[in-house]
Amino acid sequence: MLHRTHSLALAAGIGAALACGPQPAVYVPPSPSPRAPVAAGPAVPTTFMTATATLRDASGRRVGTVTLADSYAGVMMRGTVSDLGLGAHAIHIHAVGKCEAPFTSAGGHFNPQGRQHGYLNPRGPHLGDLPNLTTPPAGSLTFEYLVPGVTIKGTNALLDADGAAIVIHASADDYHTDPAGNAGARAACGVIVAR
Ligand SMILES: [Cu+2]
Ligand SMILES: [Zn+2]
Repeated sequence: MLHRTHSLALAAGIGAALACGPQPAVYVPPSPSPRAPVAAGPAVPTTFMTATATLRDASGRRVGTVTLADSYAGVMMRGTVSDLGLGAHAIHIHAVGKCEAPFTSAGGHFNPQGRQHGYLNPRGPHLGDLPNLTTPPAGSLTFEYLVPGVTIKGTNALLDADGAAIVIHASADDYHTDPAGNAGARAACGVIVAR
């Protein structure tokens, strides 16, 4: 009984459409949407890739690992860190894949859009900005972050000509001070390499 009612309604709908004269063959959505974000939309890669980074401190001691993978929403980062010292630490993707202590070699934050630093900065953020990590009193910390708007080797590619690196800082990111969030020394660094 319900099925029959539904079929009748559908037939009536088609009849009404036919009676209304010429219709566009394909629905064309309005473009661009007034609510579209200022930053680039999702950067969907044509080829999904994975990458990895081994984090080392200035003495070369291994303090963590990170894996990265393209997704439909940006790059997924999964990492484990240990022995960083208690408290909140800034973590960013930096623009150059070179980690020579004291890690200024990694350049500034990954920023292909030429914006300023920080989630709380109206002229920010950098695509390489990430939320702080707060490390526990003992053992290791595992985290997962989504990095929207970037890919490993497509649009806004992390692995462009000069690569990219993940840097962890001695202090927390304040999320607004340009260009680096007042996050202190670069405590650890890992070059991102394709797998
Ligand atoms: Cu940084
Ligand atoms: Zn930044």
